[in-house]
Amino acid sequence: MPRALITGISGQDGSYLSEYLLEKGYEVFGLVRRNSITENQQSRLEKISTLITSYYGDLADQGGIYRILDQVKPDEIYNLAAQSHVRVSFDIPQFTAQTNAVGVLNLLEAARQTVPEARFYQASSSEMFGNSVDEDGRQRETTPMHPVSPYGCAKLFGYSIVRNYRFSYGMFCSNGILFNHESPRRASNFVTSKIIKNAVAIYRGELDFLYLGNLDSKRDWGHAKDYVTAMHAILNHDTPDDFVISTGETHSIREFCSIVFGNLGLNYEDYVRQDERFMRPQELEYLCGDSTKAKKILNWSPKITFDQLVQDMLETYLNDTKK
Ligand code: G4F
Repeated sequence: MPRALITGISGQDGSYLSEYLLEKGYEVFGLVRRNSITENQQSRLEKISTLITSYYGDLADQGGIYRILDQVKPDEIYNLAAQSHVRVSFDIPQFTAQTNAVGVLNLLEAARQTVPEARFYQASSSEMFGNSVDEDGRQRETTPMHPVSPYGCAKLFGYSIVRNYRFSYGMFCSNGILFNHESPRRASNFVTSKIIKNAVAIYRGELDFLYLGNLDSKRDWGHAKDYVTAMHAILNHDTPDDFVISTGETHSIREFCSIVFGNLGLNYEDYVRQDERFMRPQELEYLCGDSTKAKKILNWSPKITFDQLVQDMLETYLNDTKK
């Protein structure tokens, strides 16, 4: 049985990836950061809690990471742990850098010392591109990276040090440059979940208005369930490499609001208000990825459409609030 260690296992991607790897016959181990509300720690892992082994850990706690790697001896390491909120990274930039940049190095160095043959996946992000776009309106592996947030800057260090370990030490270290990916498991302070959760509350008469930040930025949104299959494909390719994972379709936040409220028979303009609190000091305006390389080399392409993603999230919130 191959053994996989997933940092950030309790997050949206960690939970879907665990399910996917269990189906494939892996033994799954995970790192969970301690949180004061016990129920919040593993709520996304409820269905599979007896099938996985989890350890408390933090990428900043080097001793713990060495101990866990040495004990688990994984064949594959998926580094999904991060301070994952871009807006919040402006409030806690140093913590974000410690986790999303130095944390990657801590894990890589521990892997080099304990399990140098293990394959290492790094959750890199389209936020690393900042406002850099190729002439055809796409971002791809060769597009220059000019991040515009502490989150993006830290992720760029993570991406670079992973490549550095690949070329310096011959380790199997790969980056997935994932564009935005959502699901019913997305935390409600990311824009898709926030819009859907609050639109449903408005529809039910429980709320009057939805307060958002920039409505004009555009994102390339896929389904997290599809994207975790790409992570596995990246680590199981013959050679380590870096891949953009995206849908190639882009929508503005305004459009997302219009679709969600429209599905509920409402006009978003009657309910959505802009609020300075949710604006960012610097904004990444536009994302639209080109995953041609992943399609050609890994035979990966997204299966779930944008409309199916919205329906999946909307139905989950409608059902949840009925309970
Ligand atoms: O949903 P978001 O917070 O996602 P963002 O910033 O694009 O980051 C996500 O995708 C990255 C990949 O590119 C990941 F690396 C990262 O970890 C995360 O998963 O915001 C999307 C857009 C932004 O332009 C934001 O300014 O929505 C805009 N927005 C407008 N009002 C809002 C809001 N975002 C949030 N979170 N909350 C609002 O009220």
